[in-house]
Amino acid sequence: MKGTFLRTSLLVAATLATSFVATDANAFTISGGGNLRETDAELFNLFNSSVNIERLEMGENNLPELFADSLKWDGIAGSVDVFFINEGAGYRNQLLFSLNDGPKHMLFDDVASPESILANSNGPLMLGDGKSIEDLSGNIGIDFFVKANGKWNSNGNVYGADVNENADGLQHMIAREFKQDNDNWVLIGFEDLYGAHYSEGGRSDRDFNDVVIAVRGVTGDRVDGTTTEVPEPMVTLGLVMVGAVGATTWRRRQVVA
Ligand SMILES: [Ca+2]
Ligand SMILES: [Ca+2]
Repeated sequence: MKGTFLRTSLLVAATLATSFVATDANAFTISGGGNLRETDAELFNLFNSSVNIERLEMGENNLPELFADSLKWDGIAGSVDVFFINEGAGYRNQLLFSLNDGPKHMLFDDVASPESILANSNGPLMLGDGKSIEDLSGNIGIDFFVKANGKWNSNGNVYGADVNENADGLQHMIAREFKQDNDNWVLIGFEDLYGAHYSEGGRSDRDFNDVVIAVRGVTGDRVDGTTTEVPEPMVTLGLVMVGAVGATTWRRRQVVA
């Protein structure tokens, strides 16, 4: 009995620990990353304004789109800081990441919040909550993934930037670049529903707001090929895109590949 208690205690202690060192070659540590809404409300609001109302698919966007599979640590920031911006999902999704195509690691195991577009009163997150991936070194490519309804469904689909790895072969992640005060940001939105848009015979809304995060310390390659600085965006950013745009991007990338 005492042994069981000890093991349980150790398990709880391990679960509560804020840092974790990877067993793969790309070592890192995860720590609490503060809350962006508290540390920079203006920037949080800028990102959050890009999250369109559920199922409104199209918005203006002045942020350059990045190839979602081109993201990498900028080597400048001391850490990669991942902030939860919002979510408009019925699912209880999970957010994972991998470094240099290594194993996937859990970052947020329940992307739900009492404050989000589709609120869950028992969701663990406040808008703006962050985690930091620290102690990186060398050239680090970074990928993010959503496990659809992973909180409740251990067999939920995992969607990432590589469309060939996605169960439906469709784009599920959009990434947009934002630079401010020498910080490199990427704003990322995920679609958690399988398949095509309902206007094309599928059941998905393709709204790309089912998990929305802003990541500091990461850069990527622009889809349009430009490298010049762009003016800071206006109020309306509109992260969401129509499926047709995603399909166009996908086809173009297939040609390149
Ligand atoms: Ca949604
Ligand atoms: Ca959706």
